[in-house]
This record gives sequence, C-alpha cells and structure tokens, in this order.
Amino acid sequence: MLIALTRAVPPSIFTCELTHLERVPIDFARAVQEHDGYERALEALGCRVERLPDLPDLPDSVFVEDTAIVLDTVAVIARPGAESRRGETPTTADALKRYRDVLFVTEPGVLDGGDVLRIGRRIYAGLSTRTSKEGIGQLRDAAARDDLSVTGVRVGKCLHLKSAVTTIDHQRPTVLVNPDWIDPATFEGCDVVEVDPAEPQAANVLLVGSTIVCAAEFPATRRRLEEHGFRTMPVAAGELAKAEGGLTCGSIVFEIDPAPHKGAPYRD
Ligand code: CIR
Repeated sequence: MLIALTRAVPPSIFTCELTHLERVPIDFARAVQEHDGYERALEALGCRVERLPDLPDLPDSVFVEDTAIVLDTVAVIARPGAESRRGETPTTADALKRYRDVLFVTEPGVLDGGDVLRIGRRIYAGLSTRTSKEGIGQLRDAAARDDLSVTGVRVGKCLHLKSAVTTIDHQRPTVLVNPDWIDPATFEGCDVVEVDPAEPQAANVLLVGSTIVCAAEFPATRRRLEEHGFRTMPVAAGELAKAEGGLTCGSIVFEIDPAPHKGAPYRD
C-alpha cells in the first residue's frame, strides 16, 4: 500500500521563497485546482492520499517533499535551508511516526528533501543553497541504518538536485536529466534520458509505481519518455511552478511496509 502525504495550498503562497525565478502573480484558485488534480492522479495510481494539517501562514507549506525523506525503516525529518520553512516539519514528523522510526536533522545541518534523490540502493544528495555538508552527513548516518549509501553532488544552476534530475526507473536504474544543470555522468551505471532542450524545467517528474507523473506544460519531454517506452500521466502544474515547485515537491510517497532491500542493487 502506497501513502502520499500532501498539504493544501496556503493562501499566503504569493509570498513564497524564490531563488531562480522572478515573482509573478499566482492565481490561487487555479493553484488549488491543479493541486486537487495532482492528488487525484496520485489516487488513480494507487496511493492513499493523507493530507497533513493546513499551515495557511507558511507560504511554501504545500511543498511537503522538502520536509522529510522516507527510507525503508527510517524517516529523516529535514531542517529546511530556508528559515521561513522550518515551521513546516513538526506536522510531517507527527504523521510519519505512525510508519517509520523518525530521526531529525539537527543544527547546524540543513537539508531539503528536494535535494535527495534515491535510485535503487543509492542516494544522491545535492549540496545546494538549501542543503549543507553537515546535513548530508546526518542523512548519511541515518541512511546507513537502512543499508543505503549517500553520495554528495554539487548543485549550482537550479534550486534543488531534483530540479535537474529524477529517477524514472529503479529496477533498470534510469534518470531523467537536464544536462545543462547537472552532468549526467554523475549517475554512473544509470541509463539517462535527457529533457527536450526547450523544456529545461521538465526533469522534475514523479515516479509512482511504473507510471511517471509529468507536468502537462512539457509535452516534448513527455513524448521522449513515451518513445523510450515509459508510461506517463500528465497533470497541470503551471501555477505552482511559479512558486518554483515541480512534480515531486507536492508529495511524499512511500510504501507503508516496504520489503527489505526493495529495488535492484545498483549496477556499478
Ligand atoms: C522554495 O523555494 O522553497 C519553494 N518556493 C519551492 C520548493 C520546491 N520544492 C522542491 O523542489 N522540492
């Protein structure tokens, strides 16, 4: 059984953090509509959607991915790099206590879930404006409990590691990459599909089971995925993209009871 943690779009979203984007008006009603569509897509793919408590005054609180990393037996509660986001984590921790042993990233470490990419038994962690060496070190210690390795990767041209690369197959390790933002050679032993060059923000997709949830705004990259034999599901995501959020950011998807050592071993 898959769980997808989500949270409502807060009415304060127009004051969200922005790093690489200029602020443009966000249509709140449309953002809510898109988010509903995203939750329906998760349900259609077999997830039980559990909404975390609303946090109307925390502008980025819809982007729950950044607040925790769920591993096989352990959940690591993040310490977001943006101070304005630190109040988001306690409610995520409360929800995850029911499913995993909960560990916390502690000061001075900072870590955003958007910087954590899992491929089979390997984790890549982005060293970014939101995630520090100390934060990655704490993640490494926690991941060792589940026998997962953690490799640090420098991220400079986009907000998070997963803005530039996401996993689209764990069994035959494959990533979708924007090669201008991250060197595909970083993911040694993985097959690589590149985004369409006209769609630099298209690398952030959400793999649920064997279906790839893609932003409807990036049809050329979606076509590429289909041509490579992947099953895709488009959802409208243009409004939340104005808040620098992609497809992975809106949920934390995990199995209630993962089989030990699920996923093929990484091919070195
Ligand atoms: C932020 O800057 O924190 C939000 N405006 C966007 C967070 C997107 N989250 C993600 O990529 N995991």
